Amino acid sequence: MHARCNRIVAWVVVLCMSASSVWAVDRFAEARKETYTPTEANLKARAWFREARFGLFIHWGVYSVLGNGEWVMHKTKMTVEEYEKLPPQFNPTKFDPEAWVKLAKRAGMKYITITSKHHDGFAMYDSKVSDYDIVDRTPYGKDVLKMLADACRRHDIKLFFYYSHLDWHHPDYWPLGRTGGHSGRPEGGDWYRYLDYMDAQLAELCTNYGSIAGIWFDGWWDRMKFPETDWRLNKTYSMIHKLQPQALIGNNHHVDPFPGEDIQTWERGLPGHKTSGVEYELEISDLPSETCDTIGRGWGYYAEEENLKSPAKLVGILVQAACYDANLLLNVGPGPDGTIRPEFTERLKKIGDWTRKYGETIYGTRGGPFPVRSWGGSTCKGDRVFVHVLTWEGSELALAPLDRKIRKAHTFDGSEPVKFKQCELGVLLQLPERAEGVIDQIIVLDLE
Ligand code: FHN
Repeated sequence: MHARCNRIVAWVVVLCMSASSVWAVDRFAEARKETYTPTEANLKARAWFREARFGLFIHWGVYSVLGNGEWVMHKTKMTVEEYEKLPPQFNPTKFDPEAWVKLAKRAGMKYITITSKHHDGFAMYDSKVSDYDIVDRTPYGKDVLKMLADACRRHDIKLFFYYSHLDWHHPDYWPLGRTGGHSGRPEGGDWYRYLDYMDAQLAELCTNYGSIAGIWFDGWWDRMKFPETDWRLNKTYSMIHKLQPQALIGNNHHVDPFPGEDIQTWERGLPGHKTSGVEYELEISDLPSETCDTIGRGWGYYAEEENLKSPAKLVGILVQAACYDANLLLNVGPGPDGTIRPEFTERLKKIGDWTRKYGETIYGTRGGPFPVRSWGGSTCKGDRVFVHVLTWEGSELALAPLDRKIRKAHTFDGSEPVKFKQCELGVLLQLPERAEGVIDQIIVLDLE
């Protein structure tokens, strides 16, 4: 009797597991049926993106007036009527796009991704399809994205626009998803009219700001529990790719990539690891990867910052991302006066001190041959492997087998040879004395 029971239990477990995996895969199968062939211009842009390795994420909006992050409308259950009192208080007279772009370059960043419309629905640019925007609703009255785009062009920094599918303000974002339930919007709304509005704004961003590097979507996860939602991604993505053939589309939806996407995003986590908001382990696709992270507590501006990551920690995240063949998009949240807090600018400059000296070990590299481990990992370029020893106490470091022969091993500046042994079981490095304060002990392996 027991044996029969056990067999039944075993079958039930197998059926549940297969059902759950089918549920995870089939929930979005419809959207995955689309086909997408990237253009030459897009493939060239993907190659550039992989080489770029480091970008500046900017979360900036009228929410900064309250100094409580970019989710303040939802967190404090503000209605649309209450939230609309913020734009008239937003007057960032100290906004200096030139300074922002120079700061990004000083850090060693190659591109900027700035919020054009976050979940609050407020456009930080001069939209013609809505007057709920910085030009029409604030005393400042200028198109800050245009000002930033011009500064980026002057300094050879590429510009991506972040755009939120999720909208806590628009009456046609209906039925609601899991957020924005306290906005006080009338029940009912025309979903496809909202999608048309969203496409019209995206067309503005793809038309009025010159050549853009791409669109970084977010907020799709708001309706994750309603897999029948028709987001019309293929229509939106096709429009973007038509208007801006070189533009790269990324979508921070926390599921595996959909056709039409050119970047795979990983939020606050490294590729293949469970990152924030992800329900199940995601596969690392063959798309260029980018992880995004914060310096402090959150993405938007907080009047009181806490838990600021040290420059060493931030360099470590940049290096680990590169070891995973991924970029790092590192975030700042400017204040209501248009400035970036000094604790952030100081850290970006310190990261720049590191990238200026060691940048060649991440820019233009790919993930290295040795698996990423808690001590660090490796990047590679041509016949060179850069072993990044971030945290390691021992004097010997054992690495996985390498399918190419090491000709020479030495410190990054070439001043000191590094003893090594190599066989089919692996590589053993004799690490030199680690100088005080070294963030990343880089050992260079020159291969035959
Ligand atoms: O809800 C947003 C959040 O405000 C921020 O924009 C981050 C950035 O990756 N994305 C969402 C959270 O997953």
